Amino acid sequence: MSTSRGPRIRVPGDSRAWLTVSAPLLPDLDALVPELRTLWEGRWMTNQGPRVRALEERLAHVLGAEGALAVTNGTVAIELAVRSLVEGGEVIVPAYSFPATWGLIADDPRYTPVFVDVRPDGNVDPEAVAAAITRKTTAIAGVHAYGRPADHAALEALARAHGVALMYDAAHAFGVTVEGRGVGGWGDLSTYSFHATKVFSTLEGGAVTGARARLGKVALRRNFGLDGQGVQRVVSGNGKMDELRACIGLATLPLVEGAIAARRAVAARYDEGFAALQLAGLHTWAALPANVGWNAAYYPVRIEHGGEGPGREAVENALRAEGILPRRYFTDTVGDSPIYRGRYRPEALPWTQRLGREVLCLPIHHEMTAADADDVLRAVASAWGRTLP
Ligand code: T4K
Repeated sequence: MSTSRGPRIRVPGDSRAWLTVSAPLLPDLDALVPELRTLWEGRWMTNQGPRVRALEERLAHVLGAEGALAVTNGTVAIELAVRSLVEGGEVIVPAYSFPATWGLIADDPRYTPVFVDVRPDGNVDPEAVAAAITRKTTAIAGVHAYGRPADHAALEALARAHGVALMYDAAHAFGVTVEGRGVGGWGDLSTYSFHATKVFSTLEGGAVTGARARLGKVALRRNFGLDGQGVQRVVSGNGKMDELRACIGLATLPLVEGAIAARRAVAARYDEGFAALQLAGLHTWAALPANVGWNAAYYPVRIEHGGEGPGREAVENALRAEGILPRRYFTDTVGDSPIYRGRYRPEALPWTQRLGREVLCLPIHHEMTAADADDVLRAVASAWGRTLP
C-alpha cells in the first residue's frame, strides 16, 4: 500500500472533497473509448445486444452460477427474482438490510413481508427464520450483509424441509467465494447490484443469477413478458441493461480482483489498528472462516449506544471534521421507519434495532492507501481522546 493519499470525492451540493465510504471502480477511459466508438458505429444499443450477452456469460462464470441475466439495477433484480419465484404469500426477510431488499414484498399486496431478526454480524438468523415459517410461507430471502455469506446450509435445509423458495440479495457479494466458488448459484435465484458504490459497477446495473431453468421467467419479465415469438407470457415490464453499461462492465471485470485485494488491504489495516487501540465500546467484525473469500465490500464497526465509549454520533463528527464521510448502513431498517410500524414487533428484532443504532461503515475502496486508512483510524481514535500507537 502506498504512503501517499488517494483521491477525495466531491459529493453533489457540497463544496468539500471527502474520503468517502466507497468510490466507483472505473475502467481506463482511453481503453474504453475505442470500444465505445465501435458501439456507436454499430448502432445496436440495447435489447440483448452482443455486449450484454458477453457480459452475462462472464458474470455467470465469475459469480459461480449456471446463468446470469444483466438488468437495470439491483432493486429491479430483486423484483424480477421475487415475482418469478413466487406469486404471493409470506416472504421471510431480514429486517436489517437496505430498503430495496423488501420494497416489493412490502408494497405489493399479494406478498406479506415477515421481518425476522439478524445475528450480531447483520446476517439473517436461521433460528428466527425457522420460527417464522407458517403454512402461508412461500419464500425465504437471505442477504449476504457486507459481503459476508449468509448461513446457506441452514437456510437451504429450512427451504427444502418446508418446500419454499430460497433467494439471496447478493448486492454486497460480488466476487465473494466459498471454497473458491462464487455464491451466485446458491438458492433458487440470487440478485446482484452493480451500483457505482459496489465492488463491481456498471454505474447503475445488476444481475439475477441461478440455474438456467429458473432464469427463463426472469428473462420474460425483464422483456415485457415477450417470448421472442411475439407472445406475451407474463404480465411485466422492462428491466433490460443497455450496451453502453455492458461495455463498461466488460472493461471493468478484469479490474475486480485487484480492487478486492486493495479493499482487503484496507480492512487488514483497520483490523490491526483497532486491535492495537482497543477502544472501549467499539466492536469490529470477526474474521471469516478460511474457506470464504471475502470481497471487503464494507467495513462496519459497532459503536455501543449508551455504553462506555463516546457513541456513534461523536465518532461521525470526529470523522467529518477530518474530511471523512462514513455511512450508517443500515439505519433505514424497518425498526426506524414509520411506514413499517405495526408490521413487526420491535421486541422481536433486538439485533436489528441495535445494529441500526450502532453501526457505522468506514471508508473502504480500491483507491484508498495505507495513509488514508490511518487517517480514518486516527480520526476514530480521537473521539476517545486517543492517538494512534
Ligand atoms: N440490496 C442491498 C443489500 C443493497 O445494499 C442495495 C443498495 C440494493 C439491494 C439495491 O441495489 P441498487 O438498486 O442500488 O443497484 C447507496 C447506494 O445507492 C445503494 O446502491 C446501496 N445499496 C446502499 C447501501 O448505498 P447511498 O445513498 O448511501 O449512496 P451515496 O450516493 O451516498 O454514495 C455513497 C458514497 O459513494 C458517496 O459519499 C461517494 C461515493 N460515490 C457515490 C456515487 C453515487 C461516488 O464516488 N460516486 C457515485 O457516483 O446509497
